[in-house]
Amino acid sequence: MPQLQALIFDVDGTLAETERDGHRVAFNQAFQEAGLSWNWTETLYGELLTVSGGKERIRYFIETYQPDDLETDKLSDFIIKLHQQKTQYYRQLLAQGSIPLRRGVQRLITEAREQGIKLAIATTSALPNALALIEKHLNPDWFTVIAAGDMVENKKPAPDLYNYALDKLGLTPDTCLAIEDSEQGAEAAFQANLKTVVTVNNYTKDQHFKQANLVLDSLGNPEQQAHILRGKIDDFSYFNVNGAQQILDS
Ligand code: XBP
Ligand code: MG
Repeated sequence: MPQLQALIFDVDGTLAETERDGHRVAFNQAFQEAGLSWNWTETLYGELLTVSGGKERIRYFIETYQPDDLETDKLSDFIIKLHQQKTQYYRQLLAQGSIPLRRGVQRLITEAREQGIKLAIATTSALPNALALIEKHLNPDWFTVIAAGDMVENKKPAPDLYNYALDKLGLTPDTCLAIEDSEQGAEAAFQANLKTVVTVNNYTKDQHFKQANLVLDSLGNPEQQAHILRGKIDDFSYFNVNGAQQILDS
């Protein structure tokens, strides 16, 4: 049986609940600054989350809801500038520390480091946005590779980010485990031949996760039990390195 060598974490929704109170708020601030009357409500944002990547999400929104708003030949430049502004606002928000890590994330990362398990990131977010969270609560140096946003051609659910992370880790997928929160993310990991643990959140709790090996409500902690929504682990009360090895062996 292969020994667990690395945990590969998604960022948004997995390490922290960044979408509703982070990215969404920053998008709206950027829209306001640009003089746009667009407002991404919590409900609308849930729909927009089916599109991975901030720039891709803005484009989808314009095409779907504001098709007459902008001239097509200037659209790409406009989206890039808008997204740069959004990134500034998002980084400011994260620096304030108002978005904490999800339950069990700090503990699992500490435990993995103590046991010599490598850590990596595979996120659709732009690199500065991923770093904003990691710099605030963790440490970029702990991660052997941070695969983010435009480093690859195709965003999740394509497997490119996971393949990139595996390549830089120098590891085969049977020795690594992906930790995700969304169906697109679980699909991306599956396409890269990785086993996946999903921790659901409010935006993803009704998704099906056909490709996940274990679905939890959180990673949990010794004093804050997690619940299994699908799958099986022996003697489970929270997710740890031992549980990760069990998933690899299953
Ligand atoms: C989540 C995403 C991102 C963020 C916005 O990615 O799809 O696009 O919503 O970030 P993941 P950017 O769950 O894979 O981390 O604006 O930086 O794209
Ligand atoms: Mg995610």
